[in-house]
Amino acid sequence: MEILIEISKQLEIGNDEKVFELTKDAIGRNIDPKLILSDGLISGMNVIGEQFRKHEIFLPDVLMAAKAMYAGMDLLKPHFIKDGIPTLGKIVIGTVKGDLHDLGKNLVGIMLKGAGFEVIDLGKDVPPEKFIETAKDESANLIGMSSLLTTTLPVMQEVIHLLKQNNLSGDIKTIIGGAPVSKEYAEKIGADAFAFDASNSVIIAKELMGKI
Ligand code: B1M
Repeated sequence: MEILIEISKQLEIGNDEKVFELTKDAIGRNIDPKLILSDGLISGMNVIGEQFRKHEIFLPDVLMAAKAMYAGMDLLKPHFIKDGIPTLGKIVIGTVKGDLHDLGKNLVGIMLKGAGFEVIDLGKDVPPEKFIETAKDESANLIGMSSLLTTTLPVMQEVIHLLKQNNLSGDIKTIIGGAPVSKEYAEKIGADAFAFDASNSVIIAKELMGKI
């Protein structure tokens, strides 16, 4: 769809105002918000990721693209969140210590909230102890961790280790995700589950609730 291609292109050049306008326009035309997200915003961010990897663009360009992504995401957010009291369970989410990437984690939070979970978002750069303390204090059912950097992946294992140490791994289940994370890695570090994207995290969270 033409407008989604344009959203993607404007995101790539970091034009947040244009992304805002076009996203608003797309919503007004009743285009499925999930499609606006996947074929517009995420599609543009994937191009940015590839260009950054090849050193064709630099950090300030990525930051501008991230700002543009937020301009669109903020408009889409209410369309993913249903009214009413959350009933499915309570999840503490965050991006692990050392990692400042939060776009994906925020999408996961939006989708989980939209599906009826109570979401406590600890933000980014979250130390392992903070995940445990909050989950304990809030009597959460699940902990969701995001990591986009290979260097911060071991922090997820630390959280799982701490859960076990505190005899909480039976009551609190863990979901991990992020670009360098895989099902195999989840199994290796003893996480209860891996989710490959925000929509999948809803399916996985529901499955895990059935195991508690
Ligand atoms: Co950075 N960055 N970045 N970056 N960045 C990556 C991740 C990188 C792959 C780029 C590249 O080289 N191609 C690379 C990591 C390499 C590696 O370790 N494997 C990288 C690097 C190197 C860095 C810096 C070190 C660069 C530097 O300083 N020299 C630096 C690190 C800073 C830090 O964290 N300490 C850095 C900084 C940044 C910005 C701040 C500029 C910005 C982040 C802005 C922000 O988030 N507020 C940024 C961005 C935007 C990216 C890319 C381009 C895009 C990430 C993104 O937001 N994607 C990224 C390239 C890429 O991933 N291809 C890159 C869109 C988002 C919707 O997708 O986050 O993957 P994603 O989330 C997905 C799934 O992964 C999943 O669901 C989401 C979609 O539905 N998911 C979960 C995520 N978390 C989940 C949790 C779950 C379940 C699913 O359960 C709990």
